Amino acid sequence: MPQDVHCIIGASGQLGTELAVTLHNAGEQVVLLDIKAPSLPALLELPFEKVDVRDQAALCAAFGAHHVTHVYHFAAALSARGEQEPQWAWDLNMKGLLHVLDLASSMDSIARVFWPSSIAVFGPGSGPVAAQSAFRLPSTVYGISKNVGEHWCSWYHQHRGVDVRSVRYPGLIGTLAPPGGGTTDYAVEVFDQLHGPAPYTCFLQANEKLPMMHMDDAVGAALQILSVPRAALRCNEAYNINAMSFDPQGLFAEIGRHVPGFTAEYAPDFRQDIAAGWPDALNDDMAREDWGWSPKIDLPGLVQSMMEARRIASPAR
Ligand code: AKB
Repeated sequence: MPQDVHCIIGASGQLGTELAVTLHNAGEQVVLLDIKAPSLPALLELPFEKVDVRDQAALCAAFGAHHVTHVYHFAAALSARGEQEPQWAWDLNMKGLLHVLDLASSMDSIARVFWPSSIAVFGPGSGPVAAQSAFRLPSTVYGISKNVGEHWCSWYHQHRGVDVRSVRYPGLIGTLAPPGGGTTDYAVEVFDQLHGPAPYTCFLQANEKLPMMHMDDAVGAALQILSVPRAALRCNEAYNINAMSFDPQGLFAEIGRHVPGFTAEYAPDFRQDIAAGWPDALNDDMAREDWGWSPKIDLPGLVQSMMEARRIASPAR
């Protein structure tokens, strides 16, 4: 039987980089697509194609040339950047997804597609702990694109037989590549500013609680949902997944246990309004029941892992 070929679109981004390393380390065949070449030494030996996801012909050529069987489509404008350039964000997010779904429906070699949705599909009226089928009135261009994207995934599954699977990611925190243009980015950015001369300035309010997840759990969720038989999945849109919730002051208190003297101050900007519309947590019962979702990393584990990755010595606890 021919080997699976995993194609990661947006491979130089935060989630793409981590997934590429995980699949490569597991001995899988991986092809990287992005407009930016990978910079991580571990990924330089992998095949890379410079492709803009808005160019469907180039996408089709890359899928065909590498006999791609599994597509992970991560190229997107996130919530904060999307508010600054709404037309560009809509074009990138929607065109990219529709190109991928359309090619998956016409190319027999493509068996499965993974596309991430987000907590940004929720908005005022979704409730503090958003249920799987909570009311959704997203307040950002990014959130609208994810909400509509979920419906497109469902449509392509039901009417074109595309096996596309999705989860609603919270803020993702990892070590290999920085995020860009998100509202939850402060929770990664702070780790690069622990030893600056001034306190870290946070762009959200001290008590703005949001759902968050360590990158190992995020990568695990993508691989796990792709591995189960389709018949196990009751949801054709995107599954809620939940790992931990914290606010900036809670994260900074945990960091303070490793870095005595660490201080932060708060200067909320437009991203605070975006965050205020998102739930504190998600109810993920359906993901747990259907495909065994269970996160492994909590807040102390997350901070410990970020410290270790930056080789910041922690005092004995
Ligand atoms: C963002 O902040 O825009 C993203 C997300 C929650 O999807 N991290």
